[in-house]
Amino acid sequence: MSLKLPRREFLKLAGVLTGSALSTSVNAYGETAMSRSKLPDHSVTRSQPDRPADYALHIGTGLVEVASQRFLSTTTYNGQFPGPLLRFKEGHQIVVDIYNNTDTPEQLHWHGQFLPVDVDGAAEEGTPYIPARGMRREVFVPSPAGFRFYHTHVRAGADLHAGQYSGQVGPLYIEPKQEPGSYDREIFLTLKEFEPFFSQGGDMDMNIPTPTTRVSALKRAGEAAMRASLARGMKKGYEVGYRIFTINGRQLGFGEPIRVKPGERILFHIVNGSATEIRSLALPGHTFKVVALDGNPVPTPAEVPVLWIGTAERISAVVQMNYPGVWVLGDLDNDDRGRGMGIVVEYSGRRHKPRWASPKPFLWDYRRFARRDAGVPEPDEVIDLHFAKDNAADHGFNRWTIDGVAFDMNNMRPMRQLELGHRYRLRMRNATDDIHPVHLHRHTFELTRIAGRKIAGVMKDVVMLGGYQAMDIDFTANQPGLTLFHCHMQLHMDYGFMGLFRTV
Ligand SMILES: [Cu+2]
Repeated sequence: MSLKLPRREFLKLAGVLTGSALSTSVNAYGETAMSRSKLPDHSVTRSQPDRPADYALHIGTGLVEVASQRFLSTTTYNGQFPGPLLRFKEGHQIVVDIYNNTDTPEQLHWHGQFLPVDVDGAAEEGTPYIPARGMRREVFVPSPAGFRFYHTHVRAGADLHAGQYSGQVGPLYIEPKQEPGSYDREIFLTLKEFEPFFSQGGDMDMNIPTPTTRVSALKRAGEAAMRASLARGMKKGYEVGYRIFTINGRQLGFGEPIRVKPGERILFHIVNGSATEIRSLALPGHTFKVVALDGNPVPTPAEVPVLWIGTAERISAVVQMNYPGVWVLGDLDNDDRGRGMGIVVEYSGRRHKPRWASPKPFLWDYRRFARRDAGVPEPDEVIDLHFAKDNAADHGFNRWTIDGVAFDMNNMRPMRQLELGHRYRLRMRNATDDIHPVHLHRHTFELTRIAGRKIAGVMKDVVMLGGYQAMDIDFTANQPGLTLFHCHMQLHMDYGFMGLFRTV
């Protein structure tokens, strides 16, 4: 299909596709007027009871063919992985019906959007669950424009079939009111692992982002805590590994390659849909011109040979196709790429085995994309947040704390009250050796200091905080109600790494 289709045509087509998915899967799942009558009585539903939905999403078991004749069974949206690409229009109200065809209540989080708590999709903020075997209608005005995504937001704990260990991830694009669009076509890539397992292997070997300066006091504290735990005879806490790695639900080499022509400019929208992993990507002989991070245009688009994408981060990057051949666009990690984390890029007229070549060592640095002057407004208040790990403290799982407190799902007490309209600086200090992709719901924040260095103009909703590092992020509390702040690694957020702000 030509991707030069005007946007309006795209939307119509998408509407038709989801419309047909709605009627067929309603029948296939046996959903009838019955399930509609079980609807919880939300005011959003009452306000527009007869309006047909623009989109319908069905949460249920689906099969994912990750390799030829190798089918995985997992919970998906609309029976497919990734979930359907949703294209919303900034500022245009949208109606989405979410059917839950499973036996457990679900949450669907509209990641990266500025939405009220009743639709944001986090029980901790007060979003009602999509009941088991029931449905929920959500009506909202999408914003801000750019590359977002949607995913489940329930606790998985020790259940590796639940939460984001499942296939509940889908890309979402909010069309801006006007778009510059200096590219020939867009391609969406969702990175995701399957078949997770627990191990007590200990440390994952992870680099830290640049600048690599660590804070020695944080390192001393983290190492002392770990030594004390091991001295008490504790094993290391569980970590998650995976057997299968995919891009768009397919292992490297399976399915159609990305077919390109010399000279073409392709805009890749890449989302790391992993439950716990940080990913890297390279395409031999090519560079990525990063134009947006987490869907937000960067002040200084810059070319890099390698992308580094934390859990739930997104990167939009233009690749000029000027090195004909058949290549592997893949993860730098040989094991993960060998287990499927890659996709073939094939130039027209070229037919040979896909080639991979490891790029030269490259350090990821958010400052590369920043505004050149590093001035940012002073915040009304600085909030210190100290992150720590209590090794294996919760039934063998690491317990994670913010200022000494592990989030308690039973009382869900907010950690701080914020004043509407005030600008806050979160001064995050990581007294653990792990990278944490921290996420703030319902807001965009600005990176203002990384490991002691100033930075300005990079707007994100997830950021990788390196082990034993410190980082400042600034945001204006402009969303009334509860806002969830958490590490986006399922294993960390499930075991305490969450906190709530209440904005009044
Ligand atoms: Cu974490």
